[in-house]
Amino acid sequence: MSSERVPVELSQGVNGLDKIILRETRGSSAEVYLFGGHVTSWKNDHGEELLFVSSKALFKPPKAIRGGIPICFPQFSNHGPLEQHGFARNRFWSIDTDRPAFPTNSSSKAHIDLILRSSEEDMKIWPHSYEFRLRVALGPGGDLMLTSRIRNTNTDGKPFTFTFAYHTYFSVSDISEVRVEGLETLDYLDNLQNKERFTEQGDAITFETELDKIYLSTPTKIAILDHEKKRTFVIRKDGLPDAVVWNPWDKKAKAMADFGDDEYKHMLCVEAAAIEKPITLKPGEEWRGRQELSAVPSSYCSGQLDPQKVLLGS
Ligand code: TA6
Repeated sequence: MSSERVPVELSQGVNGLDKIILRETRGSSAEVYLFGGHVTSWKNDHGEELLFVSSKALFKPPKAIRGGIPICFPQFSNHGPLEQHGFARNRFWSIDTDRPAFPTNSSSKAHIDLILRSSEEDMKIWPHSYEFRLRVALGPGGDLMLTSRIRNTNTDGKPFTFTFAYHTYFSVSDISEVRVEGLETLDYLDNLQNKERFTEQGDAITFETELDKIYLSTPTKIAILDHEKKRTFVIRKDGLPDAVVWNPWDKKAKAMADFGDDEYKHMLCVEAAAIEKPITLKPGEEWRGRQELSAVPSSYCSGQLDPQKVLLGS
């Protein structure tokens, strides 16, 4: 089998950082860096990139990679005393060789299991022993699945509490032409107004300025419609009740050194998360949080794919 279609390949990425390339028989692919357990690429079977990574992203640990799917753990954003978004995205993960059985119905071989265990460095800032197992898998149809299993391995009987997010950066054609469906009429915390709580209006979310909101107790499916690309991203999530929607717009974009001034026009973060109700685990307990991303061609105007049908359908 030529390397083109080897399902799992360990390779060297930017700055020589180790990455794993996943390839699905029908042509879709994904790339995951051991640094951060960070997915940086997801391509459909036409080879089109579906995730946004900034042209200014620094692949220089410990700085997190700007784009793809950073993992926020054990703290989302500044919701706690730790550094922004916790430390999992700034750590080197390993390939998980002795993983417990993984319940799956996918026949796809294109998957990898990574593991992050608490280090002395972590214990100084977050005095808890944990095991974080992450499976990244490509489905037969090119869907991208991320499954996190976090176990409390404290031996001192102490529980621990955390918040979590898959901070996914989707690649979009033109942010002003994008709509997000599935979050209508929900309550949200506005990060631009001291996390004050508001209720979203009835229509789909559209973008004309900086937006940074945490939607609470959302449906398990959210759709992102990119009219220009005739593409709909569908996010299915499990164990992750909340969803963050973020676009920095022009001013914030200019303020971020590892982000291009105009790049806000071509990205949107929609993040499956557990924030409002932090998760507490007693020793021996395990939490599971899963997101499945699909990119379906949509010609919304011709009604071939009505997002309402997607959101309400299977
Ligand atoms: O998820 C949205 C958010 O919390 C924004 O407030 C913004 O700070 C963004 O994450 C990026 O955070 P980062 O630490 O990666 O610069």
